[in-house]
Amino acid sequence: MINEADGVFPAVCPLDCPDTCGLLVHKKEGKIVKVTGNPDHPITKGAICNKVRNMTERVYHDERVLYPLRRTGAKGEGRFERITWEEAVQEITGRYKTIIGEHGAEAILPYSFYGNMGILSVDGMDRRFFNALGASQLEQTICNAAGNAGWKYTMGANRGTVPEETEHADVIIVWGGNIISTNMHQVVLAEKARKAGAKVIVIDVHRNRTAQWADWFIPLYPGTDAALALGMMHVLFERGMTDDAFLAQFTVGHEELREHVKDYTPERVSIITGVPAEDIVKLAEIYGQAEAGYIHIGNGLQHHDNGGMNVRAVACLPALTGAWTKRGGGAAKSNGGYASFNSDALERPDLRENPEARSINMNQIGNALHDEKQPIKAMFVYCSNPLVVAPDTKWVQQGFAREDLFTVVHDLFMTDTAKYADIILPATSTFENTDLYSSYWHQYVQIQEPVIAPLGEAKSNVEVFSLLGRAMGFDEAAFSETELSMIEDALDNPESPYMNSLSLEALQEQRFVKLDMSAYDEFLNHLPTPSGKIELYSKTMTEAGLPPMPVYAPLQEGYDGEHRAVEGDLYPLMFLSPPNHNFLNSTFGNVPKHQKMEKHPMLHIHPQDAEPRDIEDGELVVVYNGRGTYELTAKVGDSMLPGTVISQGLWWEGENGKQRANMLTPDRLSDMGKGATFFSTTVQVTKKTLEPVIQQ
Ligand SMILES: Nc1nc2c(c(=O)[nH]1)N[C@H]1C(S)=C(S)[C@@H](COP(=O)(O)OP(=O)(O)OC[C@H]3O[C@@H](n4cnc5c(=O)[nH]c(N)nc54)[C@H](O)[C@@H]3O)O[C@H]1N2
Ligand SMILES: Nc1nc2c(c(=O)[nH]1)N[C@H]1C(S)=C(S)[C@@H](COP(=O)(O)OP(=O)(O)OC[C@H]3O[C@@H](n4cnc5c(=O)[nH]c(N)nc54)[C@H](O)[C@@H]3O)O[C@H]1N2
Ligand code: SF4
Ligand SMILES: [Mo]
Repeated sequence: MINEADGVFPAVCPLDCPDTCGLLVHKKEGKIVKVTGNPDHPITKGAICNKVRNMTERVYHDERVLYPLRRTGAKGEGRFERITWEEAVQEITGRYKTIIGEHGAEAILPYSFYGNMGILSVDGMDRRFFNALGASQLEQTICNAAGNAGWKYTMGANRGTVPEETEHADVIIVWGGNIISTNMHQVVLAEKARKAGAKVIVIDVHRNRTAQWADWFIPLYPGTDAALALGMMHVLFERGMTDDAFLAQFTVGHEELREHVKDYTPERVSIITGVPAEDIVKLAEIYGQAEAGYIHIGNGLQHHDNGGMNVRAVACLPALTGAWTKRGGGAAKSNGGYASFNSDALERPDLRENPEARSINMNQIGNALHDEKQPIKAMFVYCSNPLVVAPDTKWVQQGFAREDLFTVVHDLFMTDTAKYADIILPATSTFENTDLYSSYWHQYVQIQEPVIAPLGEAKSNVEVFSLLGRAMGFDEAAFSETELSMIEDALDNPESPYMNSLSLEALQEQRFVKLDMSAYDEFLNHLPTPSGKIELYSKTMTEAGLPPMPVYAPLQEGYDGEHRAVEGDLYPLMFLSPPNHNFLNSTFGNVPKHQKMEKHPMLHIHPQDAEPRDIEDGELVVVYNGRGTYELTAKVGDSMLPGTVISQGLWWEGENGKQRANMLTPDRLSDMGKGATFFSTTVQVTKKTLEPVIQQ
């Protein structure tokens, strides 16, 4: 039910951000005028980021798509005409029926990610629809799949130290995460710890905002984190700084690991990582002597060819020191495994007649769209913007340009992807919806109920997929279920000990309800690994064809272990494109206020790399490799080690398609988890006035 009154209403931030803030939406004359942090939310505590403080601009943006549209121009041109919902639904279901008749349902592929983290929106009615349709399935591994796999081999589930505890740590290592921009409330907690005397160490390839805030910043070469962690283990074992009682009780494989890390001397690790040997020793000593060391494992170190192993190696560290038993100590990669909703009830896999339907990896959508043997004939894109976020943009774009491909995009905006749609459907913003949210970092579950009426003819994901389901003739009650009833389905999961505290009533009354965390203290005694212990040696990994213990493996595209790029002469520099401060992936990339705060796409380049190329600060440069080109402004400085160049933010295509970082990135999959390898990329950089010499 939409609240017609003015006033201040509770809401939830729907963005793919670990903080999942509780919000207050301020409404005047029926319109949202301000968005603030909810002071009562135990993690948000009234503070939210700049992106969402400016959310009203996005909600009421002139360019919001408010009506269904049908393409009138060429694919990619962006010319559309307004149609009715009836026409849109008829066209979509008509095309789907024809495609299923001619090619089978697997010729239809949904493509989605977490543009809205609401469980009903992205793991709810949408899944029911594609299950009932029998469509191809999507491996959603673009974000954290490699790291999660590496963590899980070691710890069993996506569960680690909970946020509030981290204020009791005395050493905090932020490893490959730019938390000032991407997890601001962890910074607040770390600041509390710091006031009590804790030291903050940042290990990253870039002196970003977080590194500038740290007590000690350790720059390293990209994709060498496993080597650094192994070097630390070497020192910890050698100097007797391990907690042997903990190792004996809670781990398997510590004796094998002790032998194994003997090879990773600080001197050898220094050559691999670029970190001076004495700093490796000092880092291990600070960590080994900490009372309660906490490691925040970010996403950066796992977007690599060897990303799973990087996280696996770092995840072993707290087991060596026994930090897990100390208040505030331990580590977290993702805490998404505490809240576990009843996904069978939500997604209804039982509606699918072809459980063996093929799965397509979302990182390789370009390849899938070029597959002629079992072609994809229809795509349904929602909560994602693949033409900006997926690797190897040119290849993906060629796929989307196929004349025989029928594409529907459901979004709030005419994204770069929507320009390739045959039909665009207008999506509501979160403030127009009912949905259920959990965080992959903190333990509060929240409900969103509509604060304003849908703008124009926008519809939520739940509405769209139930409408399409009914129009396809799916007569199961699942397609008429209300949002509130779906929330009750989701909460009903007696198998999870963490869900006992939740009910729809409690959520509606309190807005945020903490998971039942009584099992947390027993966490180490019930690790869901095959041995029930922390697996420093993993037989499961051997079975999967992986080394059973952490190792350093050089990148396929990147440095070879001695800081020489594999394709040295052609593409000697490593190119990294992590998120920026004011966008959320590609979201906000079209909002003038956010664009202004980020100025323009910028390439951070070291003076030692700029000088031989005659590149000056502020000058336009072209970054290129065999996949494509990206034009940006050079920012010459020493914020990374020589040989690495960095551009933050997923900008939209820009004039003549010059602005996308993913033009340069590979669609190879990571060592485990079938994850993305965005950051294992080599390039050349030249002044804009010179022609790039591109070789395939
Ligand atoms: N402002 C903002 N916040 C966001 C997002 C956003 O786009 N903007 N995106 C959201 C999403 S979806 C996610 S997954 C998270 C991601 O947030 P984070 O966990 O912070 O991960 P990234 O920003 O991808 O990368 C973090 C850092 O890793 C560094 N890095 C790259 N390669 C390596 C390496 O080999 N080793 C090491 N040690 N560091 C490396 C990068 O330089 C970067 O500073 O943030 C979420 N929050
Ligand atoms: N080069 C490079 N590429 C990257 C990354 C990187 O660091 N570097 N990061 C990667 C990571 S970690 C991630 S998670 C992915 C993120 O990739 P995506 O999940 O695609 O994220 P966004 O670009 O934010 O796109 C989300 C889209 O969903 C739309 N949307 C929002 N709410 C709704 C809704 O309720 N319904 C519908 N139908 N649509 C909605 C938004 O308007 C937006 O267009 O990008 C990846 N790509
Ligand atoms: S983007 Fe993150 S920090 Fe900003 S309001 Fe949303 S959840 Fe909070
Ligand atoms: Mo992500």
